[in-house]
Amino acid sequence: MRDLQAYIRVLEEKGRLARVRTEVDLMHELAGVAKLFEGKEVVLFEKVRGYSMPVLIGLMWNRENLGALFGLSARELPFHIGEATAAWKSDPANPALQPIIVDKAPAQDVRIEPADLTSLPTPVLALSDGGPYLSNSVVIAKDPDTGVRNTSIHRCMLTAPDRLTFLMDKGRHLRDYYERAEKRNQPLEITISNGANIPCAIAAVTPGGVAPADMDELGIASVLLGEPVRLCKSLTVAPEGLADAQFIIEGELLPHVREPEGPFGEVSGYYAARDDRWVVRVKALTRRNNPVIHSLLPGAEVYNYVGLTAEAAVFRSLSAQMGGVHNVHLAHSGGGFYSAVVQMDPKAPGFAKQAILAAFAAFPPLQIVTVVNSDVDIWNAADVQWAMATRFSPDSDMLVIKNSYGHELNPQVKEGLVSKIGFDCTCPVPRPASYDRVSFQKVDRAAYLIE
Ligand SMILES: Cc1cc2nc3c(=O)[nH]c(=O)nc-3n(C[C@H](O)[C@H](O)[C@H](O)COP(=O)(O)O)c2cc1C
Ligand SMILES: [Mn+2]
Repeated sequence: MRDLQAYIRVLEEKGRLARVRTEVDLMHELAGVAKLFEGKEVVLFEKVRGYSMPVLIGLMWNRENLGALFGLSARELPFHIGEATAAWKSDPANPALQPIIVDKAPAQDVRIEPADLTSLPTPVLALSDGGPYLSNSVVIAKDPDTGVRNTSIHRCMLTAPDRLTFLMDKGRHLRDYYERAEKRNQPLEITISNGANIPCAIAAVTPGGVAPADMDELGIASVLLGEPVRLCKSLTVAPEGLADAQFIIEGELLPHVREPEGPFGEVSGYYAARDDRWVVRVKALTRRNNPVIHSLLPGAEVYNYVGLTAEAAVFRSLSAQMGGVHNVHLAHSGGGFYSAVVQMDPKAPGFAKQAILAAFAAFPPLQIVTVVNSDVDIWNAADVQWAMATRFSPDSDMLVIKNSYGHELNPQVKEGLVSKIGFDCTCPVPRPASYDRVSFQKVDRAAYLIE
């Protein structure tokens, strides 16, 4: 299962694909229809006005759909990804994990000359967005000093047939590559592969704290794929593209050039403001014979991208430091990045607070960490609130960290700083009998005739 075409076949077989047969307009209408399905089936728009190519959206917005593609349950997914990352880190030089370069790449079936991004359907998503956005594409670059490959996902706004504006947050490896190239007045060459397979996208999003700058994170994708990632040599730039993508943009991030980008309706639930940002000049464009253009709606799709990689990272980091940790969930109510619920039975007083500190360290964008015991359902916001109402005392169970690092997309973050809060909603250790939760006999529903 290397490509979107294979995913579409499996999703259709399992009743997890909705085909929109009515023609839709790229300007707002496609996203409006997609929004009806957010968190449910993956949506394939068969007819897009003015184009012959279909558009797929929602591949990541439901963990059951993702589990069906990997033969796993939704709950197993973050652990599976965490284990794959650990396997890669323990043996990064393993030849079986090194990407291979293939001669005949589907993503290079056709070269579009001159390179013209408007030949491919790119939707304008939210109502106040500043233009069409490629939001589900994997960027590959090479370290200007060491040549180490980096992989990441970035929002890209189309501004001309051969030009994009682009966002690189502080701390991103790609931004560090770019800044070193810019100091030498050199462009940074990149490829942007749209509609790559899920393992490559997961590898791209793996937090920098887990996938350090001196390692090629595509190794994670090889573990998840069960075979080496397939790359293709580019026609005009040094970084390779993803051979099984739908289309590949080859280009360069220009030094000392900034042009307006945004607004963009972001995963935070707010618009990122228009501002002068980085610019990509397109040098070549290739595609499959029959591409399925891969789009994304910022929202549940991004919560899962972030959650699946960060939950595993936080869980492993906490477990390495203390026992009793059962699970971690990045609640969708926290805009994906900002709120984690840790499920643990602290071994000793004070361990829940320690877990709060460790979670903030393991995933820096977090602003709220809530710790609950194993008898609380961390995927159910009401149950977590119940634990807060009955096991949390504001005078002693709250931890406030002022003026800490904050993620730029959150409007609460001012000049990179934000205050963070931890809620210890666990029972006292040892647990007094008054904290025993009411429980009932477990029964098998199928054993009863109930009408
Ligand atoms: C759909 C999606 C869009 C993203 N867009 C951006 C973006 O525009 N700018 C950015 O800096 N990070 C963005 N990210 C986050 C980075 O891809 C992610 O933090 C990645 O791990 C960075 O990798 P790097 O540090 O190896 O460069 C996005 C993530 C997802 C899932
Ligand atoms: Mn990286």
